[in-house]
Amino acid sequence: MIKGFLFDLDGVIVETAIFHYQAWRKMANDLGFDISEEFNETLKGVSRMDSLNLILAHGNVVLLEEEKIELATKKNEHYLTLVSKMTADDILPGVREFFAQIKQTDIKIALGSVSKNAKMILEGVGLINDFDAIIDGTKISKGKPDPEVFLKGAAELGLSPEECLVFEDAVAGVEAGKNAGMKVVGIGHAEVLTKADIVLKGFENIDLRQLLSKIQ
Ligand code: B16
Ligand code: MG
Repeated sequence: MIKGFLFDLDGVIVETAIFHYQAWRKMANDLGFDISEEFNETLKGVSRMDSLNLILAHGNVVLLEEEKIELATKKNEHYLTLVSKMTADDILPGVREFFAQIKQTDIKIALGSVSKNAKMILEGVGLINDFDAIIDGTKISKGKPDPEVFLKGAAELGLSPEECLVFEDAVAGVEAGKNAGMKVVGIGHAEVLTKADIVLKGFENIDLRQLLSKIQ
């Protein structure tokens, strides 16, 4: 029986991918190359340093470790100026209504994000108090598709993996949920999120009971 929902942040609750893209693109442009929106798709759910390494490899740029840390810090400062403007209006359609349905049940809610900025973003959009547990990039050592983030989420909720349902928009995130032994609802396109148990376009007009009857 499902007793806990584990939500990814970026691409599930809010859309920050565009801000990551703008900040990484500026960094790449400063280094003399460009990254496409399509390439940015491959960075979803990937940690900050892993994203940086993928971008540098894409631009054939080789740097020392300290130079990489400097670039990642600078990118994050730029990213923070962009996300600091986010408000409740940036919560993805249907999320609040879906949360309201959850609150009428005994199902607990946890965050499972690799972002180190997750708490700040949840505060900004006014959702921080809706979570019973928050696992973010500051609490984990391995990024998705490693199951660490979701296993820690289940543990903080006091639940077993089989009692948890993951909501994820990234291929690596869906894999992380499956690697944790959990059922996964993909948010996005079924052709992309092939390992998810069920795929939704988003949360608009989603009936919680109907969803649970399909997944259990
Ligand atoms: P930060 P999620 C991920 O968040 C993003 O999808 C990914 O693009 C980003 O690189 C990563 O967080 C790290 O974010 O630089 O803020 O620590 O999808 O797991 O919520
Ligand atoms: Mg995501």
